[in-house]
Amino acid sequence: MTSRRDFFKFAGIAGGAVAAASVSRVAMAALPEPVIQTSPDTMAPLVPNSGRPYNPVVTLNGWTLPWRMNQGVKEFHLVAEPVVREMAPGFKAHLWGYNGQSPGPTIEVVEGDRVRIFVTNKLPEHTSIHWHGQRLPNGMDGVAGLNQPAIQPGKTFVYEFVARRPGTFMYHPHADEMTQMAMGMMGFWVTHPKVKNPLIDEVQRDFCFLLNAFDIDPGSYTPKIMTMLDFNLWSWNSRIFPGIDSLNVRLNDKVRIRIGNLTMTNHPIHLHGHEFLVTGTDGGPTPKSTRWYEVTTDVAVGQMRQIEFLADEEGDWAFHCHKSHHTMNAMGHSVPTLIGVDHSGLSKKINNLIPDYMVMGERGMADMTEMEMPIPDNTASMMTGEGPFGSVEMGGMFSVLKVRRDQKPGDYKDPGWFKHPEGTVAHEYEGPLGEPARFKAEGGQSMPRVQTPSQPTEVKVRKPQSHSGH
Ligand SMILES: [Cu+2]
Repeated sequence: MTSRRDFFKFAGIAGGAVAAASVSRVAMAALPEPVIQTSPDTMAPLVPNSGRPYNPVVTLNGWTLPWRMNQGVKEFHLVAEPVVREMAPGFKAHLWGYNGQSPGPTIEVVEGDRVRIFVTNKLPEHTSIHWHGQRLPNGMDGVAGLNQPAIQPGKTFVYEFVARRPGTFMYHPHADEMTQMAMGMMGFWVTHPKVKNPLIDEVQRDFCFLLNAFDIDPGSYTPKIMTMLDFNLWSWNSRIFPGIDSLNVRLNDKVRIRIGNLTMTNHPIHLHGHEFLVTGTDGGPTPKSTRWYEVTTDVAVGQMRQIEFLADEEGDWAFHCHKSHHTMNAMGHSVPTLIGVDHSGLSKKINNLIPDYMVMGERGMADMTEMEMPIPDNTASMMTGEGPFGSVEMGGMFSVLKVRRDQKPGDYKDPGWFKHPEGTVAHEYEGPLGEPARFKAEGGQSMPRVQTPSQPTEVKVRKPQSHSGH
């Protein structure tokens, strides 16, 4: 395994050579040898060395599947199989995926390419692959039972079609879909334009990732598959913050990010510090007259979005789903809100019995990250991630766009934290504080309530004094 991985890493830049060079003349007659990935890291872009040229994408915490050219046909080999996916450092999940990881490898082709994909099923049950969004002959659409017989365990099927339109696509099973998608079976597909397309701009950086979600109980490894809405791990390419790699770009790069949603809810994806245009959807490039600038775009279930912007502000810019529960990791859902509730007496009593007992959430949930409460083995922290100024208190669908003046063209390495110029960081005010002017209402309710004697409110609010009480 290790040698295969090292070989792949080494060959990463050389592109399609990986498959072509490793296949003997005899093997050329049969299947392309499957390439297996053992690392959850973001791999360098796979620069094509056969077929039509294009500017490759970078898959966040993922990789592009090498191919071989066989008499003008691009041949890929996907292996559907159980995998162990590291979702964040110290947290591994038992998922199903393709070629060693979940999601599967990104497939990159060029508009007009004839593509042949061998799919070997190493799962304990039948499967199929649907090529989400593609124009293709009906019998290649991958819906088991409707378009083809399901691929039984141990069998290999062949799909073949021409990648007819450029754009952003996905692939996933269309057989026992609920189980197989909940287990992580999915992948990205990019069809690059064959010739200059007036609606597709050239970019210096092109990233892609899938939005996916899992329900894995703290301390366990395998997702629950019956969950419809109450997922506890909201991930990008089966990774959760702080396990999601940053998007590293050079100042003034034009950047494209392609996002596909295979969860069961929508995700408003939000970028700090820049405005972007939605330049493509699942239907292809958007007409220019329909584009407007925004900083958040909603990606609904089953949809794909391409956003583009000029990275002209240096710094470390947050990039995340704007649903605040989607930037947290595994948690119980039945935790009541305890902000302002005084349980000092209570915890004292309990401490006599259980010395380490802590009450959760008295001053908000931020304490949770600082206190590092003991959690079961193989559980991701609920809110975590150390930034240059302390805990970021995030999880789930959160990453950072790093814009740097000295990032080399084509270099995707993490440049470390941004060094802010002197005097450009928010800081504590140390002058005198006046009494705040309180607003006094001059008006009244349009329909004043009938005056009745009432009980004073029972809620007691304790305001936090400082944050160093623990
Ligand atoms: Cu979300």
